[in-house]
Amino acid sequence: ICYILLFTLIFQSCKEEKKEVKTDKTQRPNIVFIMADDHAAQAISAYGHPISQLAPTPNVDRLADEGTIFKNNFCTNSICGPSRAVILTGKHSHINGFRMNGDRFDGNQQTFPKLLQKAGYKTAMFGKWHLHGLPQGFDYWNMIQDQGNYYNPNFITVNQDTKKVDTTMVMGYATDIVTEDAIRYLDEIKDNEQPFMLMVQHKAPHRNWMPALRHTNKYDNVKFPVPDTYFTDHQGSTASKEQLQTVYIDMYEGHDLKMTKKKGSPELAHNPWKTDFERMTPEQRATWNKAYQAKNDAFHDANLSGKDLDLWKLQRYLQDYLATIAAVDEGVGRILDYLKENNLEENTIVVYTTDQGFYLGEKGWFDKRYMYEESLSMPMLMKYPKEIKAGTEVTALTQNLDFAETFLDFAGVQIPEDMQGKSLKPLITNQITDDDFRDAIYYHYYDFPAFHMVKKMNGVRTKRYKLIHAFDDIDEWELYDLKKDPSEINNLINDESYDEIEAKLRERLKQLQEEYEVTDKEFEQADKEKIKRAYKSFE
Ligand code: SGN
Ligand code: CA
Repeated sequence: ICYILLFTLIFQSCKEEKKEVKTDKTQRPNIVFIMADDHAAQAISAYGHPISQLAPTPNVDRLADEGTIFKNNFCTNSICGPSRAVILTGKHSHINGFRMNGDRFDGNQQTFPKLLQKAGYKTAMFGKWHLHGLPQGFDYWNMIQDQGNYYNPNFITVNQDTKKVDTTMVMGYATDIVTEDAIRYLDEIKDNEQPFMLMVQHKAPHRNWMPALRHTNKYDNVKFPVPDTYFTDHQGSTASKEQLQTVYIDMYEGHDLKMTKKKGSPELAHNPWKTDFERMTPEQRATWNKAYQAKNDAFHDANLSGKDLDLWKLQRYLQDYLATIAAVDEGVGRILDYLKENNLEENTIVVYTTDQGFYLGEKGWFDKRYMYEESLSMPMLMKYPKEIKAGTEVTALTQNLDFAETFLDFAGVQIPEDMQGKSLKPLITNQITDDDFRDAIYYHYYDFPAFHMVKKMNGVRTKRYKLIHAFDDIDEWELYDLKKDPSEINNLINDESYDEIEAKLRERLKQLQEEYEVTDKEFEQADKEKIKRAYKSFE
């Protein structure tokens, strides 16, 4: 009898345990984190910018319709690798150690994927990593090598047979490959007991903006609005005057703008690196050339110069940049549809974001790095039918610094004390108001001298004002009233009527530096000769 009792007990408890895991799966949300590279808010139609209304993103917008859109989400350091390191660690660049793109991420440190994996999540990463080391904390990863290429990119992954790390050229279009790999993996794990966390990280729409073959003519007949500041002379900001990221000065005519040398020939104008077009197959290249031939010939016929040429370049840039986003948007749609069709919709948090903002001709620029709105802003949309009300808007000052904490919070995992951000959960579930979340954010950019020559800068942004300190080979302060001057053209630093506001911002900046443990080491200056050499080599 004893034995029978014991057996029944063991049997019962096994059954219980199984049941518990199942309940657990429905309790803990899955997380699908989709991140593009350099996708500006101006190019997501849910944000309402005029450019995006001519090139809508219906699938990304589904997240806003069915969930929430963050209207004041910002990065801490507007550049690729650093933003990714902040997302993974919930710590500012000077704490996680990845201050600029050339750095190497210490993969042994604490990250949210590792914590979720430890808590029983199935974790995976697809696409761009850009942290110069192998991903840790993932059950599966398949990463694009370095910056990656649009066509036939190299992927690095663990070979399932040899268990060794392999680099393989994968034929096809990067955005589609990443989307399809994520869906294939979802299909493989969808019936597991474990909840999952997927990071789907596209190369697009990063420079050099090569659309999928099905999208190469998508916006040929669209005329995009030209930003008011396209021809600004950057009065009041030496850091803005001395950059090298102006559309009509610094873009390479072949590599970036796909311009040709002469009418009737597909031979590209200035194309310094044989890395992108050259890796296309002859078939891909022929289809590509055919798509660009007529529009390039029309350009030669028009014989443009001066401002007309500068304006033409903006249109070509926007056409390609936005057409590149079309495949990303389709991919988002495919993932959302997959979740829906497989009954995973209700219990899955889906996030769409990008590593930082981007210039679409504002101030004459492309690229990012500055603390001005276009590059500081990080679009972010999130849907979770179970806990987030459809069609809501968050206006609190949020940051990529908060993502790790948010995912851990939703997953019921304790947020480590050394993380520097705050969970967004109470905010999105309406337990606190937008104004109670945070009064100011801290920003710090390090990558100088480097490509585009944007000076080192740090600063503070509140809901209305922004104070920037650009330093190294200059020492200059900028103050903007975002309500009166949303384009940040009028530097108020010498305007006495703003003295009080300036003093408060300086004080707040100091406090934030203390709070986040920013030491003097973060303000070290680069070697003067190195700066001179860099200006010469990038010009
Ligand atoms: C490349 C780009 C730059 C860009 C950096 C950093 N040039 O070097 O324009 O600023 O990446 O971008 S490219 O023609 O080679 O694409 S980041 O997103 O990785 O930070
Ligand atoms: Ca980027």
